[in-house]
Amino acid sequence: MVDGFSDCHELYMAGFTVSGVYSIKPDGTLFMDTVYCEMVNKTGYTVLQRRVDGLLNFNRRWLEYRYGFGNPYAEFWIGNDKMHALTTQKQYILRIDIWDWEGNKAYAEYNSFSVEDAEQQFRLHIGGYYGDAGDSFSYHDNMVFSTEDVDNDLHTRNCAAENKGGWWFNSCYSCHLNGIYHTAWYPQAQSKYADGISWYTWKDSEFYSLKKVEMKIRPKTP
Ligand SMILES: [Ca+2]
Repeated sequence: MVDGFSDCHELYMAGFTVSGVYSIKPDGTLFMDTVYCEMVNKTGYTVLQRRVDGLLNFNRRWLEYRYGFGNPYAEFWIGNDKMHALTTQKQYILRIDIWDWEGNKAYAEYNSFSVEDAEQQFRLHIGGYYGDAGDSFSYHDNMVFSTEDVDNDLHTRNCAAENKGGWWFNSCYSCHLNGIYHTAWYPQAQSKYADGISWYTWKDSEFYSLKKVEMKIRPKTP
């Protein structure tokens, strides 16, 4: 039983160099919890979210997003409480890997990334973009989290309900990685509003839904 590791990078540095599910205990949390660690490029990424086959429903309510859902080997949301605990114990770089249906892959990295606590409605702080996917996430900087049952966005309508997933909606989004798992380009007639898995700056449209997505973090200064 491993103990005392606060993230996947620490596990990697301790010699656990094979990707998989491990137990960690971020600073300030009471219990060990399991996360998926991607061990690559001499670090361990703690994976926060994954979409890969559409088998898991991401159109969920506040408490589900707060505590997390899914399976760390497959599709999941790690949970906003855990995301807060992780991203405030050290300074982290967020990496987002995205894949389309034509065999292309792109990424976006953010040199600063943190999520505030439940009392602050999991307010997002994001900045320092680099990558080749385009910067779709900075539009969401300083936004609080919204779900279908808790509308905290800046739009008159309920973005989370109509775009069908929890996210740090602004008015409403330029990326939405918790949308409905559609296949590639999907017709607008399918729903009143776009609701796919979107990274706007890569496809110049919100009507292209990505094939695979991963959100993961590594410490800024290992
Ligand atoms: Ca609203």
